[in-house]
Amino acid sequence: MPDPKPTRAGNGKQREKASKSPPGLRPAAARRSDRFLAQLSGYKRVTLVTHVNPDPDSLGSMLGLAHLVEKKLGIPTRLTRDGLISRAENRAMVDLLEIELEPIDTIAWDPHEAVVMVDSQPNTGRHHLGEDAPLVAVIDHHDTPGDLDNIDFVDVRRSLGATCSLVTSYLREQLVSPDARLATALLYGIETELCGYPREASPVDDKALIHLYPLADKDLMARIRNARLPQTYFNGLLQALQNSFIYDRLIISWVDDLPQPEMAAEVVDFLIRFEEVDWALCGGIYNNNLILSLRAAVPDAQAGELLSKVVGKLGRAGGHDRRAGGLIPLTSVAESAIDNIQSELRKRLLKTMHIEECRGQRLVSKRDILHNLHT
Ligand SMILES: [Mn+2]
Repeated sequence: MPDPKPTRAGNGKQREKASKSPPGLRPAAARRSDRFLAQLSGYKRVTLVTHVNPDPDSLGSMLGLAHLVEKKLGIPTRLTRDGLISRAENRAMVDLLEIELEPIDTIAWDPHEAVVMVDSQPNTGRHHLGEDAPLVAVIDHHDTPGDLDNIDFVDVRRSLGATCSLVTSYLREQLVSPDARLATALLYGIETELCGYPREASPVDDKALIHLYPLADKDLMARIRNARLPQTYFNGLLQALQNSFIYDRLIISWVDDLPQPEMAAEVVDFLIRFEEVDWALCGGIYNNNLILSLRAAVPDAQAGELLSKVVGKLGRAGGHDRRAGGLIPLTSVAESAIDNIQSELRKRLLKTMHIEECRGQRLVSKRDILHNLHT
């Protein structure tokens, strides 16, 4: 920690600016963005970190907070990447918006550096951040609770649809207008996070969307949203469809060979649209891990808590009301070992969902699979 220095939050200039805040925002004294900036004001550099396989909400949030810190405090910032970014849309976002990311495992921390974690919380098993990282602030909206003791600044709002909305409210409070690139990143972050489910959105999300829309580059948005897909995507999807089993209102899909870890999420995003089910789970193997992704089509599903309960000590899991993810390290990738873990998970899931143990009905019958192959 650097020596305490006078903060900017309490000076007259700040108060004068605060009085010009757009209507509907908090009065200066209670503004979290002031406290956030005050907390960082003594440092020489601010580094943004987020969860493994960063998604648009975490990328947009890092970009937005870095911009805020640079504009208001004049402190240099850097953005990091934990793990891969493999979903085609997310890669397009990074490429088209030219977001520079330093791999987290190559970073050495400076003595006068502050780390800000966004869209995630410490010790939730979702990062490879060293214990020595000088974590000063956490800004998030996930249900999964992290270890927040000893963090100087915490703003975790579970009622929010996206962390990008929270970051946008900070920018608005501080009268920092995002350029087209940043507005596009924030807007895309919110849009993907809400995925058309207004129940997960709050008035803060609405205000952010309305604020950002005119500022964003809609052509770039379209290019990101409609990113071109690699051949492996179709291969993975075919594997998933051929190994999908229906149990009452639940569909489970097993993929033996995920082309990339985020494919599990892409599979359930697709399967949850099946009108006969309320729940979709995909379990796919990638790098000796069973990657899990869960979606719910019903409100108040508490998917994050449910998956975390189902996975238990086998691995880790968490998420939101309708979306959750998890990971189980595999001690063996032998077919029998994978069968065992799959049947254990299925058993636990059916029990938790009060679905009677039954033989799963294939989404596509074996007969049809073979028939289609031969014609
Ligand atoms: Mn998020």
